[in-house]
Amino acid sequence: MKILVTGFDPFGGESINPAYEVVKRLKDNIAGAEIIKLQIPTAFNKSTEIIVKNIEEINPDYVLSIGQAGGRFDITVERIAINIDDARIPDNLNQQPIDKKIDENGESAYFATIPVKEIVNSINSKNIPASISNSAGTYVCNHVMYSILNYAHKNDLNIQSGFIHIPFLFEQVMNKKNTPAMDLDSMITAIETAIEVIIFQKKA
Ligand code: PCA
Repeated sequence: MKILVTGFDPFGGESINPAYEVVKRLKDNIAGAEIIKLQIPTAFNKSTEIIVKNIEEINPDYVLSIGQAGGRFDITVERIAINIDDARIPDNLNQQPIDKKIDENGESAYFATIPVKEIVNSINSKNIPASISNSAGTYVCNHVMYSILNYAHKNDLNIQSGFIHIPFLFEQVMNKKNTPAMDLDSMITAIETAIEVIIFQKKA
């Protein structure tokens, strides 16, 4: 089994993004599944272009994308992606789509095709705070989640995918008083736990 795991590069004035910091430290093999790690730019079009190219080359069973949700307290497993780009700030290639459909002919929304509740429960069982999120926002993260689900749906591919948002790292909040953060090791454990849940549901 192959699992493609993506993490974004830094954006919005940050010098690191916990997403790729976590992704690059994941084990290369989890419960017999090959973990393929990919850094993607925080850029609307480029990010999905790179993911689609990698999906075509690798032919993964799963695509799990990780992004930073600065200000959120816990690990949030996204339930749904919506067909809209509405950027609060320009992306890393200076694109700022406003109220723009991701795919004019796509569905309004897609549910994640990974077991979101089981993942949340399993992360919580390790005493790491996690919950379901019912909105991935309208920035590049939602765009990536929607685009992968849409791509698999339209091409009738047997690829399941989903998105997990993670909080800031402690080093990012040194000058942001009263902003939640989490340590890197807990985030790595959380994402590896999510991957284990995905693998075991497939084997079951
Ligand atoms: N978080 C942003 C985009 C890149 C990232 O890590 C988001 O939540 O849309």
